[in-house]
Amino acid sequence: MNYSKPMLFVLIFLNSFVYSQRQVQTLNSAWKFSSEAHAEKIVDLPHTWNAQDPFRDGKEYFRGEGTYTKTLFAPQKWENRQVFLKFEGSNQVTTLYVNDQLVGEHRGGYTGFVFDLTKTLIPGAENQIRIVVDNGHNVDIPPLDADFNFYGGIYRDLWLITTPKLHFETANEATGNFLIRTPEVSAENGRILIESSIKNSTAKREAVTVEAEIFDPQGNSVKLLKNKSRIKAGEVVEVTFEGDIISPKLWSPAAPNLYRAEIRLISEGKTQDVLSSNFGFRWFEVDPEKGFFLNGEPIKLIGANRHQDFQGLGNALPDRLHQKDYEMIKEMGANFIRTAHYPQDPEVYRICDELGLLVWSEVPVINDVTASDAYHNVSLKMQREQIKQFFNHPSVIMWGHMNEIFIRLVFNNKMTEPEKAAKIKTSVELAEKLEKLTKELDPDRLTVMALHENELYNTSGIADIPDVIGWNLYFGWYSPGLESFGKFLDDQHQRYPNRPLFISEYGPGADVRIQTTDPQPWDYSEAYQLKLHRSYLNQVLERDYVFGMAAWNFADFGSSFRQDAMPYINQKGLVNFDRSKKDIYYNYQARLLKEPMVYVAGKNFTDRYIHSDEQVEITVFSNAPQVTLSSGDKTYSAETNDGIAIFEIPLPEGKNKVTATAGDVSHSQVFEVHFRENLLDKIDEKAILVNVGAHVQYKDPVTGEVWIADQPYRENSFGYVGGEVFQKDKNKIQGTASDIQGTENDPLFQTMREGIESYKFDVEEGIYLVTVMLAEPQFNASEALIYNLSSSEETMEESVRSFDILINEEPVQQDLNPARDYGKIRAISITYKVNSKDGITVKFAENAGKSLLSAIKLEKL
Ligand code: GCB
Ligand code: CA
Repeated sequence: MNYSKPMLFVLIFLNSFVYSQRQVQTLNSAWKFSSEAHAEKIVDLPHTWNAQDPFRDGKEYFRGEGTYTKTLFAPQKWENRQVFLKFEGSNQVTTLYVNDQLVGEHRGGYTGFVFDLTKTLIPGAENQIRIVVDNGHNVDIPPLDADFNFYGGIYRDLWLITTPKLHFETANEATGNFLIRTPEVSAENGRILIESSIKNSTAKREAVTVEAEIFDPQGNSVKLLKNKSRIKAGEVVEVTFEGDIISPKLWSPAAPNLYRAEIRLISEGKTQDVLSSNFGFRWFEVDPEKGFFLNGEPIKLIGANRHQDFQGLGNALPDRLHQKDYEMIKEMGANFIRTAHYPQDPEVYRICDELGLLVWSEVPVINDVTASDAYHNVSLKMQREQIKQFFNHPSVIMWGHMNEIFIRLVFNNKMTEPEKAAKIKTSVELAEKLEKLTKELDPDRLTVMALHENELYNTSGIADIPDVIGWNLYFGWYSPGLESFGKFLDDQHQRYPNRPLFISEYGPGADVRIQTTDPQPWDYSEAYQLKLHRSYLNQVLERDYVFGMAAWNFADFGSSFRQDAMPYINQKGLVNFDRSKKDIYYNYQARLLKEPMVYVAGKNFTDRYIHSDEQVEITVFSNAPQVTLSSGDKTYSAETNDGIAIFEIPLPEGKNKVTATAGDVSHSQVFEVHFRENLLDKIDEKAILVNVGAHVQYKDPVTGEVWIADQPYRENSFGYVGGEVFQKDKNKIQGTASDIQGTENDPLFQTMREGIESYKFDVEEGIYLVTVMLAEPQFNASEALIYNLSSSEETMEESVRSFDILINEEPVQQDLNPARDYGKIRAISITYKVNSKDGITVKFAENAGKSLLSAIKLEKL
């Protein structure tokens, strides 16, 4: 034995200290996990078993039971203590067994809960812990259905807590938190009400003193309150405190001042248990005409919604990644977030307090309601849990009840009118119950509900239940016309002048691989995302009565049934699924930040293919009124409008460094300019790749290849002859939305020309490789999952088209029937080796139906 002195000291200290007061530690490491779909393996928490499978082609992700086991040695000394397991969140039904004895069950995947193990644990022995988690569909638990993945598992931290027998109650809906109310706050005085509950698990009646001490933001003790109580064996007793803080330092996004309260439980002159919580002083109100006021000052709430998943991790994120998201939201200049569509990790609320972000937190009652007591009761329990667990956070200003609760009903043409009426009735009843409960628990915050664009919310009366209304509005995306947004709001405001209005969602899908200077709805370009967000922000800023807005969504997120430009991902994020930023993020900075900023947009649009007589369009974001742009020895200047300056500048072929400057700040970007006319001359060095049937260019992130926007054929150049841009839905500039099998480059195959006669390249003599690419679009991949097409329909689908391909009049492909030969919505790529004397003409000769081409590549050997 060779212990150094400090080590000895630490050991002695631990021995005498640790088991007296509350001890809190994670129990995250080395769980044995298995399920019907997973062989046994060792995992660490946070863990989900769905990190990968929702993103795989052709199969639903696993929803069912997963089992976590481990042995836990309980020291002999625990015989005098209470032992708890605290879950921050586990999706969605969690059952705990200790030594094969049932300890408890919790329903709902997004709030915390605590189990008391004391009675089942055997001190001085190894105990078997088994946790069964089930994320299977359950008609009695929200969410029933939603546009995000219901990742299963113990996906947040798990805590082991031991306390003395006499302790602050821990196994309750508040997960052991005590409540700090600030019912009256002004610049002069902040009133505090503290509600704690103590539990006596000893065998005798106890006399206790409870202290509450308040510390100001600098950590100085500013108040000490004391209370005495007697508590019988086995009982829980509420102990409350009241006090005032003179001239409190107020909490706001600009100055997020946090106070701290510590409560201490003392008996027989000894401190038995201590809890601590941050809180803050602020007051707010919302006026249906003038908007939101915080601490008496008007403030427009601007920010985003945030889902909790992350590329490669599902919903099982370490706390640091939660923190980083909110840091990014704050750095964007936002002052608001909505935890759509469910309560998030406790770390989220802590960081929002610290950063100064105002929060709308909601329960996952989404899209549909079950008319059962069980469903209603779980919804109410979720609301109670989130309110009690996150009560002390000054950042939280609104509790949300529901999201788009009539959307399934409105689009369901199989439901009868009486069925619909019953659905509406149960939804309204649940909303009323949630409203009543929320106001009872927390009269000082606002209640809110998010609606989709439909009159039913007004006619059913549901929109009149909460204090304020959030509209999820997708004009310019699901509904046509960006200007319709403001008109819709004006109409609502005029008809319901006493309803404070918030925009709880808006935004188009945007894929950083897709670029254009001519944005169109549904082209998924970053430019269209900028256009839509710019318009929405302007329309909200013009209307004082709209008290705020939250973009959908902060980040791209997983949604297994979705088929966008990137299958299984909802791409409406301001940042990507891995949190790399889209350009729109910087535009919000230009509009919201006070500190000077300038940013040359187009980090994903550095390759510019233009005609030699065209200028290059460069977009710069800045909060300065004027921006200069320089490249080579030339300097240009432009005014900003909505934080945007657009320059049209002549740039020579090749790489050009472009620098934007506003005051003391500057930012550069290198753009490589290619003249379309010269591509044929350079065919020796570089292939020509065309995104046929599209006005956008597409960059393959794996090969770095840029597939340029299509063009009609002109002499001495290249391009298509004949045919039409294919649009499965005439309102969407998209081709097909289907997930194209066998490729990651879905957008390349989703757009196409149908009925195309030929594609021509006026190249000189040589040996070439011509690659034609296409996919049969007359089939919706999601239909396959839901409906089984009958064989007659199959045949019909397969006889959609047949065509021959001829290159320079030489038949190279006969009777190409994409569906029959390769499968529907399957990426097809065929490369032909061609010996050309003079130019290349790829001809498409139809036998039945129309010809098809998605992309074409020409390489010279
Ligand atoms: C909505 C929903 C949200 C969806 C979004 C979308 O209105 O509230 O959950 O993800 O639309 O992208 O369609
Ligand atoms: Ca956590």
